[in-house]
Amino acid sequence: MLAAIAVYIILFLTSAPGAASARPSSVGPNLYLATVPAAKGNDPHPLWVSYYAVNPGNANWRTGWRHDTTYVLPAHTLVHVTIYEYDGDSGSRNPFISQAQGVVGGTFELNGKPTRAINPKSASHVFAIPQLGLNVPLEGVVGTAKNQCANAPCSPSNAHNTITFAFRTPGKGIYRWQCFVPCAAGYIFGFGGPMQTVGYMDGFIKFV
Ligand SMILES: [Cu+2]
Repeated sequence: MLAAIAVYIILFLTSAPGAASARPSSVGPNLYLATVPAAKGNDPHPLWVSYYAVNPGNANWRTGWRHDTTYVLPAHTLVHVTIYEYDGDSGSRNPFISQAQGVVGGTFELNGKPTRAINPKSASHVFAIPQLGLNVPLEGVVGTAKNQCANAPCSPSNAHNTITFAFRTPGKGIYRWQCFVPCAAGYIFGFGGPMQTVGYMDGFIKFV
């Protein structure tokens, strides 16, 4: 089993088309991601919550969406991350992860507002790299919001929160990132399915 996992990870990490990269922006390299309440029709698990890599600069927003959770980022660099959060709140049972940790300046921006922590109940997901002590909570879209996105790809006009933060990347290496909010509806304690499958609520970052 371990060997199978190792082979899987190696294949996964070496298959170039399966990785998303940071894009140049006015503030430096920027990784653009999105979280959605459900993947899409042609996905192996169309009903699972998921992260996507997106390209907000793409004139046709639909074609800018890629179902990748492996990222390639420059080592020893200040990297900015932008996450478009389209999912409702699941609520975190652990208030600790509703606080920002390991980000430059100690805060992230929630819709442009510097923020240190959110109400644990309003958390939809977190973006965490445990080995780096990095954790950023993602505020869920309120249940009463109009024009909510049902599944990927979501339109910029769908209800969403925009979360941005920056962190200093470590030296070369492969790190795991993951969500810690029990967001997997329909699974025991919300931690099964997409929470345990690379490609949905977790993945790898290759610092090069
Ligand atoms: Cu999640």
